[in-house]
Amino acid sequence: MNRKRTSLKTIRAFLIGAGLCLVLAGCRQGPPGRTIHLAHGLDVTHSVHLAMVRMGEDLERLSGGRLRMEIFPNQQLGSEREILELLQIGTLDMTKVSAATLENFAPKTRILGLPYLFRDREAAFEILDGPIGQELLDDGLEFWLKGLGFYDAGFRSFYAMDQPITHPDDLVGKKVRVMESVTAINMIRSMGGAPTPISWGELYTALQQGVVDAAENNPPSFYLARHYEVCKYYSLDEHTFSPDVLIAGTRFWDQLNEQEKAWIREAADNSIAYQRELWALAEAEALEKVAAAGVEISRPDKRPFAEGSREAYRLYEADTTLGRLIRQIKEFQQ
Ligand code: GTR
Repeated sequence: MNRKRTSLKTIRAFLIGAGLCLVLAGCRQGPPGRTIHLAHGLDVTHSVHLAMVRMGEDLERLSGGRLRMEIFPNQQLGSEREILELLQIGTLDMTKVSAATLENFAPKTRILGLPYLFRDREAAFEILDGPIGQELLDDGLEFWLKGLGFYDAGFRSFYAMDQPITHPDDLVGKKVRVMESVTAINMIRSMGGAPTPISWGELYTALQQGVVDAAENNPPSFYLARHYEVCKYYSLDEHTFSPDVLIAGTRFWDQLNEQEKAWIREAADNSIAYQRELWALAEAEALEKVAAAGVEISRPDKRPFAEGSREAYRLYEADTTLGRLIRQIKEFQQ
């Protein structure tokens, strides 16, 4: 069954690739200039998508129409992992994925999935916008992925179908959906739950059919993906601050001239600043909406969750590079 699934996925990736080639070929006959193709997995009302639309407008303005952007949202072109593969082979130009997906391609970014790594949002962005963040963005380069910056994806918290998760003990015996990330798997295991990797697009059905008992995400994703229709308990334990990462494929990037790169960098920086402004509002609105829909929101003590995730830290502290990055991040926040 797995083999059948894998070959279906391969056929799908091939068809997407072939379809995109036709799109790109079509664009070559269009107006002069370049159309940048960007795909992501989020809804069109999500702050990240809105900020990408702004990036496209900025690019057109800055370049006098020489650069345009076409955005494919909602996993139209595949899961985050599949999209990164399209970037690597040069069929697609840009994307944004969760740092948790990127860690499969850029190993240093694994540390971003560690629970309670950052003191708060401000400290997180000081670190991500500084030299440590740059080191993480550059880690994908040898794997044909160029990180351009970090969007705000807030803090992730647990939501469940039949009982609130207010202590790691509540995870025992529960199948918890995680992103396709070893760090997330280690974290849930370390806290006592049974981690089950499932792609974002398949999660609603998985929850509905009871394939998993619980999942975790930030308020806007919980709300916009309508998971609150199935999960009526949301516990704001805020275990990870796993940012979304804006990425260009190096096969695309390396074809650009210096001026085009500068336009993209400027439009990307503006887009990131704009999205971070939208985020706080989106979070508040999402919490209000899910509460109105009958979700019970709790704010559990975070300490037992932090204590429960020590094993996940130990695994990475033993690695020279990851251990150094963890120490640097801790020192920065002292
Ligand atoms: C969201 C994130 C997505 C996706 C999703 C997930 O918060 O923005 O990129 O990774 O989480 O849980 O898969």
